[in-house]
Amino acid sequence: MRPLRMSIAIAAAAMALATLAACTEEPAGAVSFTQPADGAQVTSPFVVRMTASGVTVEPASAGINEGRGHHHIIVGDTLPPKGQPIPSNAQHLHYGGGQTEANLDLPPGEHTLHLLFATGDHIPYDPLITSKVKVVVTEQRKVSFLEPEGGAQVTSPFTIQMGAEGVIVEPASAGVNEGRGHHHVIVDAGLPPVGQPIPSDAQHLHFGGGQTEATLDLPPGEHTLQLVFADGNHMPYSPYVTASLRVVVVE
Ligand SMILES: [Cu+2]
Repeated sequence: MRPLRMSIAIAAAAMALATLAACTEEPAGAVSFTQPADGAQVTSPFVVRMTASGVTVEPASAGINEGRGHHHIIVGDTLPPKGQPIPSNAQHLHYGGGQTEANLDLPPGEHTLHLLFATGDHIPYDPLITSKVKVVVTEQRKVSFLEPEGGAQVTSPFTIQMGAEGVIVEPASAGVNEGRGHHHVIVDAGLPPVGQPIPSDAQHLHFGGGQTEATLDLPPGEHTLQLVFADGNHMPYSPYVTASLRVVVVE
């Protein structure tokens, strides 16, 4: 009996050691969200900041390099299968430019965000380099063009209808109030810089009266309109609460 017991004991010890060895295979580095904090309540869209240690963040275009790669955010509780490229869709966001900051836009409710580091071919490291936070989106701020439809052919002048959800439209004269502001339409120009009032010119139209309908008069051709929501000081919300629309003005 004794030798058998001994060999069982030895086998058990060997198994324990093997398990320990498997467990001690450490990830090549670590990643974490520096913003938002775990359990944070946020309004959407919101900024996420991602950091890495022990591994280097580089663009996917740099190729597959040991100890290097880029961030991914998995929205939800389920990580993608191991050993395969991370899918690219609304739940699997790639920061292949080597970004360490991004804007997320999620509906109200609780969301789990996994940060997952992967090589230039988007295959996660093994063991996984990952971390997660839970966030609670209390409100999703949205603006939209209700009229005309995207890609519509219109004759000038034409009417636009501007919608808002999760924010309240009020005149600029009401001052600066959290979650409130007025619409702006940017015509054929990029989004104005953050942290500065939106300029006022032919390409930057303010609806500081709190209007949700306006008439635009644009020359024939294709135009890009961007709706930007800003506070009473004409400072855009950050991250932008914005929508864009392409219209074709026909003669
Ligand atoms: Cu304004």
